[in-house]
Amino acid sequence: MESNNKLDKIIEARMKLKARFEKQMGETPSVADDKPMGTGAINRHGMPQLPKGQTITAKWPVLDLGYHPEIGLDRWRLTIDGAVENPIVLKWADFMALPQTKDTSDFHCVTTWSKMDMEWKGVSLLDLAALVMPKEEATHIMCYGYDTYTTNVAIEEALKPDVLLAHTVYGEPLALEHGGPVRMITPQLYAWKGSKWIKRIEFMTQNKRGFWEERGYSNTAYPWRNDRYS
Ligand SMILES: Nc1nc2c(c(=O)[nH]1)N[C@H]1C(S)=C(S)[C@@H](COP(=O)(O)O)O[C@H]1N2
Ligand SMILES: [Mo]
Repeated sequence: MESNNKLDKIIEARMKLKARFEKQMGETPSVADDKPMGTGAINRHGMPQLPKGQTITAKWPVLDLGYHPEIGLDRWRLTIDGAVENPIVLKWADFMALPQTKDTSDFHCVTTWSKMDMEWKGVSLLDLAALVMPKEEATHIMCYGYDTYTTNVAIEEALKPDVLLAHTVYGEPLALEHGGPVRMITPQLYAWKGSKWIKRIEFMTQNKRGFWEERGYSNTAYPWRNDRYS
């Protein structure tokens, strides 16, 4: 069947990417959850409960540039381009037909609140990368939101298995104010690295600063290193 073929291809490409970035991934100070399909350890497994300077919140604050773009599912597109073998533009149905990943992870905002044990569902960035296949010289991605937001992430962080383009949280569609219909999450980096209302992922051959990175926030953003500013 054609769809099985597609899935086989994604799985094969996923394994290749994992092998290619395994060493770099292991060198970063976060705990990769290699079983994110709802069965793996939560992402703080083996670590203290909270990174330094963070406080747990039960509420989920809204933090953004103040403009919440309303993108109907019929108009929604996700472009993945730049230094890749097969650039693509996905429509909503294409996106939802990709393998779906569930994961429980923590959300650390640089303004010191952390929301624990969030239950997400979406498409892993690893699977999206497997579709487009980053070229050998690709080192970073730039993520673009429909609100004009940008943020940059190193590939070895972006391809960790708990990085999702999430459309569902706690079993419900992601609310507009939190970046619905689809946002990125980066559980092992501060939350500003996850673009709400994501519309484009550009693979880059060198690092470039995004919106907050240009304004003094860290390029790397490791909560477990208290790595907030640069
Ligand atoms: N598109 C977009 N994504 C964004 C932002 C933004 O302003 N625009 N803010 C970032 C910041 S600073 C944080 S802390 C989180 C907040 O997500 P939340 O509003 O769902 O809590 O989204 C991040 N992603
Ligand atoms: Mo933030």
